[in-house]
Amino acid sequence: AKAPLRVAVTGAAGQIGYSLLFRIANGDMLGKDQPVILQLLEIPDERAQKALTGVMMEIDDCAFPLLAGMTAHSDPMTAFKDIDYAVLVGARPRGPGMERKDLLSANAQIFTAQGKALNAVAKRTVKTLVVGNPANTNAYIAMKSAPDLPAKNFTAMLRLDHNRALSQLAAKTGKAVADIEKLVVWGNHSPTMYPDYRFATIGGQSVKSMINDEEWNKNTFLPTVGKRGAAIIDARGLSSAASAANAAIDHIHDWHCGTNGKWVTMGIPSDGSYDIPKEVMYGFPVTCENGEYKIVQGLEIDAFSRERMNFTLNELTEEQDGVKHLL
Ligand code: NAX
Repeated sequence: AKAPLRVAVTGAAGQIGYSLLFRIANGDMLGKDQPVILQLLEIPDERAQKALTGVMMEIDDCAFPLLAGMTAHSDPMTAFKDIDYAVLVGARPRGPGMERKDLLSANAQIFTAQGKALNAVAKRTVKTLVVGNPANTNAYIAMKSAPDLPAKNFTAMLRLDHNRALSQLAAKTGKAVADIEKLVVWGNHSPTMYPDYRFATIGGQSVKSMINDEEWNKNTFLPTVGKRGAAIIDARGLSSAASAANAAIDHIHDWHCGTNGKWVTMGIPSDGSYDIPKEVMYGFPVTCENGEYKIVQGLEIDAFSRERMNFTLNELTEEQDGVKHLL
């Protein structure tokens, strides 16, 4: 049998945690033959810790065969000890009257502390996915706070945007979601992201020529995907949780198990590809193999795409400039 892998999840008593933990323990993330140990972090607040205890009771009650251990923590220095994977979900939500700048600095504090803790106690090969918003900038902060760990192992979640775009394209073309390949979502996990189906295919056929409607792309597809999070809040009264957890599972599953040549979107520190400045935490098309992702190269960037890619890049640069003095 395989040795267990240690997975830390922060914000474990929150909405996303409530969907995510059960699926990790069930083997959906790292494989059906891979035992896992869960190391769960919540804020020290008594209510949060008590709620976490309740979630852990429910996980116990599932009697998951792959769950080889589980612990609760209120300090990242113990929660991240020897971990193989970190899924950083907990973040400070925007409160009433809070400016974007306040939100950035509140989260900068959380993610510098967590980056430092990863740097100090996690396995040297730890792979990190940041889900908590602003996800790209939080991932950037954690990466910058962990100078002894490989920068490439810090990633941000664009997969929910990727999956949202897939589902819109499947509905538009009347084809199966599973048959769509080569979709890209460039940039920031925010409404500025650029979902790009110019290269996408279904059964080898071009999705762009199947749809053949630039007005639909600009006036329906881009805003629908970009504002999907807000539409869900409007309908549900709560932000996306199960779909966000599902996207986190997909992201790490594919990073760990490989994509067999299929393209997926990950927010990763740029290596300068596509003229995105180095280190900017940006959504790129990647393939994964042997636990490593590789950016899909050689895609043609037309004028409209460059404009959209720069727009979302500018937002990220501003966010990252806004926290630089805190690092
Ligand atoms: P909840 O408010 O339900 O849960 C968050 C939990 O994190 C709370 O239990 C809180 O106590 C905990 N927490 C806060 N600070 C912490 C810290 N420093 N250490 C450990 N735990 C901490 O939010 P939920 O709906 O689960 O969403 C979590 C985050 O995901 C939010 O920042 C949200 O904006 C973000 N999202 C990101 C998405 C993405 O695609 N990247 C999509 C879904 C989601 O909106």
